[in-house]
Amino acid sequence: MSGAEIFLHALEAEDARVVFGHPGGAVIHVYDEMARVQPNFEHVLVRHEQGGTHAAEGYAKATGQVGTVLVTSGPGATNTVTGIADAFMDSVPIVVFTGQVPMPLIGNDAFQETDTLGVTRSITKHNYLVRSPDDIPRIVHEAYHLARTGRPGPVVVDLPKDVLMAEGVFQFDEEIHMRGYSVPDECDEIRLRRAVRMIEKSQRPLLYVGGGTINSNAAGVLTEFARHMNIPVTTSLHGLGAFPEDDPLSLGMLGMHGMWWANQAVQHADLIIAVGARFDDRVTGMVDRWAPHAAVIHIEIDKSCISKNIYADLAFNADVKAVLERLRPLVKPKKVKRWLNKIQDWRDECPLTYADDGELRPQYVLERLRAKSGGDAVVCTDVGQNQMWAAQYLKYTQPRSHITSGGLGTMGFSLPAALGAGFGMRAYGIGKTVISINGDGGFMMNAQELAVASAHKIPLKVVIMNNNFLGMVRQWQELFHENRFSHTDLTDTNPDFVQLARASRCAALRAESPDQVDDVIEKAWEINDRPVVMEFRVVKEEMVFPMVPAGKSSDEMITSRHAPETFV
Ligand SMILES: Cc1ncc(C[n+]2csc(CCOP(=O)(O)OP(=O)(O)O)c2C)c(N)n1
Repeated sequence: MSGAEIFLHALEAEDARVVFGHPGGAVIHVYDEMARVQPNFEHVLVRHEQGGTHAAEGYAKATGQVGTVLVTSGPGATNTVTGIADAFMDSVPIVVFTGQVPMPLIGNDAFQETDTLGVTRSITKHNYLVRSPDDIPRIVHEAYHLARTGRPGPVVVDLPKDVLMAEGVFQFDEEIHMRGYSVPDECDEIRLRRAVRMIEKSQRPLLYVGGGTINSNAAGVLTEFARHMNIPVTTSLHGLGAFPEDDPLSLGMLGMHGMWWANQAVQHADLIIAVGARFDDRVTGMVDRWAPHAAVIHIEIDKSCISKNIYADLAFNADVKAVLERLRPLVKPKKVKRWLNKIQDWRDECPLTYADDGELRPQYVLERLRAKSGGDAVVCTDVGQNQMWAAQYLKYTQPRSHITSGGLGTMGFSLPAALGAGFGMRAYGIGKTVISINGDGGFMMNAQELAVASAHKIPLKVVIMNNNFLGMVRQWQELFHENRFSHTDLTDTNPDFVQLARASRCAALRAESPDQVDDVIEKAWEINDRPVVMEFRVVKEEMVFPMVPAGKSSDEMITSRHAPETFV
C-alpha cells in the first residue's frame, strides 16, 4: 500500500479520533487516501493552520488525549509554528504532521519548501523527517508516545511527498524502543524521609500547584493530600482546577494578577511544596524576593525546571501523582490554625472587588456566567484582561475545566481551542458545555474558526468582552506610559460582532447594560444546535487588579489605579 495509506492506518492505531487539518499539494495523496479508505477518525477542515494547532491543544487539554494536526508543506507548516510554540511552552501533547517537498528536492528551494525541522527544532520535544514509507508506523507511534509521556509537548513529523506516494508495508509494533528517552522517577526513601521532616517542621506550609498536576492526572490525589494535611493551596494559571476553588483551603491563583492573600501567603510561608509547577516569572515577580522565608520542595517531571528560577532545597524529578501517592501515607495532618487564620485576615483585608455603578463590567458578566454554568463547563480563555478576569472570577473546581495560553500568551487561542475542546467532548462523550472567553482584539485573530464550529454544529458559547481596546496593553499604557494609548483603541475599526457571527451561521446576542446580561446568557444556553456568540459591550477603562507590576516583588501588589506610586 502507499505511504499515504500506511499513514492513515498508523493514525488509526494511535486512536486519533479527530484530526484537525488543511490540505495542500504535499499532502494531497493523504487527502486522496482519506476519500478512498474512509479511515475511522474524523477529519476537521480548519480554516487556518494556526487554528488547527490550537484546536488540537484544546482537544488535548480537555480530554487528556494527544491532539493531531495535518497540514501541507511551506506555508501550511509555518502557519502551525505559533501553535507548536504554544504547546511547547504549556506542555500540551500534540503531534503535527507536515507535508514536505519530495526528498530529491529538499534543499533546492522547491515550491512550498520550508526547513520545517529547522524551524521547529527549538519548539518541539522532538521532530522527525520520514525517509521511507515502512518507517511511518514506528515514527508515528514514537511521536504519540513522546508527546504524551514525561513532560508532555508537541512533536512534528515531516512527511515528504514521495514517501507518501511510495509503496510500503504497514507493520505495527506496540513496543517502543527508543534509546536515550526515559521518564524520570527520582522518588526514593531518602528523599521521601527528608520531605516528611521538612513538612513536620514547618508551621506555615503552602502548596503551590501548577499545570503538571493536571497533566499527571493527579488532581484527585493532590486534593486528598492537601485536605488530609490541612495545607492551603494556591495555583498557577495552568493549575486552576487542580484543587477545587470552593474548598476553604483554596487560595486561588497567585502571581502577577493573582489573589493578594495568595501572594501574601507565599511571602510569609516557611515551606513551599511546588507540585508540577515551573516558577514562571508571572508567578514569582522578582525572584530574589520571592518567598524569602520558605524552604522549597519541588516535585517536577522536567529536570530542566528544577532550581532554574527558584532553588529547590529538595527535588523529586518524577511524576507528580507517583510522588504524592507515596508521600501521603507517611505524613500526619498539620496543626496550622494560626497560619490559616492569618490567611483569612489577608482575605478580609483585600478582597477582589469592582465598581457596582450601573456600568457593564466584565467581572459582572463572568460572575453571571459562573452562576449559569455552575462550574460544570470547560472554559477556554484568550490572552489579556479577559484571561485574567476569567482566572479570578470564574471559580474552577474540576481539572481540565480551564484552558488557556499561559506561557506564550497567544492572542487568538481561545476560539480554536474551544473548537478543539468541543470536538473532544463529542469524541469522548463528555457532556460539558464549552465556553470561549475573548477580548475583541484576540477574537479577530482566529475568528475564521467560527465557520468551522457552525459547520459541525459544535454548540460553543462564545463570549466577546468588547471594550473596544486592546485592553491589557491599554492598562499598561495608562499605568506605566502616561496615558499614551498608542495603537490600542479599536473603537472605529472593530467589526459589528453580531453581524460577523451571523455571517458565520452562528446565533448572536448582545448586551450593553448589566440588566441585559442574564437574559443574553439564558437565551444562549437554550441554543444547542450551533455556536452562539455573546457580545458584551463593557466599559473601556476597566483594569485588572490586583497586580504585581513587572519587575516588582510579590508583596508590592497594587490594588487600584490610584494605588501607591510604588510602580512609577
Ligand atoms: C499574538 C499576540 N500579539 C500580541 C500580543 C500582546 N498583547 C497581550 S494582551 C493584548 C491585548 C489584548 O486585547 P483584547 O484581545 O481586546 O483583550 P483584553 O485585554 O481587552 O481583554 C496584546 C496586544 C499577544 N499576547 N499575542
